[in-house]
Amino acid sequence: MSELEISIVVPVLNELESLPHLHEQLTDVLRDVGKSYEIIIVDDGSDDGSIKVVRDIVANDAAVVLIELRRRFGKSTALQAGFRVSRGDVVFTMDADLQDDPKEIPRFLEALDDDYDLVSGWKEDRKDPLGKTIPSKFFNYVTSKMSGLKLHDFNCGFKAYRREVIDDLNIYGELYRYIPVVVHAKGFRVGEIAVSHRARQFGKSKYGLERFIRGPLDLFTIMFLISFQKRPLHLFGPVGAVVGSIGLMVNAYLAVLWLQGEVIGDRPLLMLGTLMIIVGIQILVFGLLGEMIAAASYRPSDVEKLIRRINVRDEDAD
Ligand SMILES: Nc1nc2c(ncn2[C@@H]2O[C@H](COP(=O)(O)OP(=O)(O)O)[C@@H](O)[C@H]2O)c(=O)[nH]1
Ligand SMILES: [Mg+2]
Repeated sequence: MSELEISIVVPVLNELESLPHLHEQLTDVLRDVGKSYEIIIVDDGSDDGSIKVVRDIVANDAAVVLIELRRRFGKSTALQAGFRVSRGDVVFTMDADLQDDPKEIPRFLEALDDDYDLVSGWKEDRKDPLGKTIPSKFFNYVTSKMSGLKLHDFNCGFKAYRREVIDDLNIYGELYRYIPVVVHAKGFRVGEIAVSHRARQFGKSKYGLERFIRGPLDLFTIMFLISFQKRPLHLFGPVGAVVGSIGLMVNAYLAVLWLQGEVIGDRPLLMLGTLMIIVGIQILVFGLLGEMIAAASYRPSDVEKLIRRINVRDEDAD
């Protein structure tokens, strides 16, 4: 398949009225930018006729690609499907609801040129109800503190990625909220630009309060994977050692009493000490099993993804 300069991936769930405007606004901006492009609309089982609208657009514009998923799989899957199909050197994601302004695209491209691998939008002046913006501030604060990545807005749908980042990304479940965290952990440089944000004109928001319950669990999973996936014994080892050692000390104390002639067979403490030794050993063994899985899944070529650039002397230069 031929190479393109820009891919725009747009996840869609029931955005009937917005789609023709989005297509028009995007096309205007992208023609001005003057690079080769494709617009990939990923429909996630919309039932409001969005598909029909996009099919009509596809019939008249060779730059538009429509991906129809078999059923509704959620935003992460929609994005990942768009990423796999995309061909651009730079891949954008943006919302379909016209809240993101395509006019920001040139500014994203500039920021990528400043040597970022992922540039994330920051809805500095966010046009959404307070019930959404206040919890979101808290979410961003916690995510920033836990991940060590200083962004104001992790979950903005408007982002630009270099191809290397896209090729190395696997987004599933509800991980789309933490893409910058995952990308940063892989060693890519993640930047941020403030973008203009518009109020929703058509349709309604797809998210309610449930996102604030699931969100923290996902962050926990991610931080766990980032920190311990490659060295599980570092997590399980100390816990197992502490639990097992306490058990050993308890039983050593009982052994001393036994040597002094005391009866210890009926003491609850004996049960506790023995239990802690067994559980401690089991936790250690979990860590070792984890190490075996990590060792088996590591490929020598994995390290290539960690190389930013290889500099060699240019023989033609002299
Ligand atoms: N493919 C897909 N797109 C979704 C889903 N949920 C939301 N979207 C799209 O993601 C974008 C942002 O959703 P929106 O409801 O506006 O979120 P908000 O701006 O945070 O309120 C819109 O383009 C939606 O159509 C989903 O489950 N699947
Ligand atoms: Mg929106």
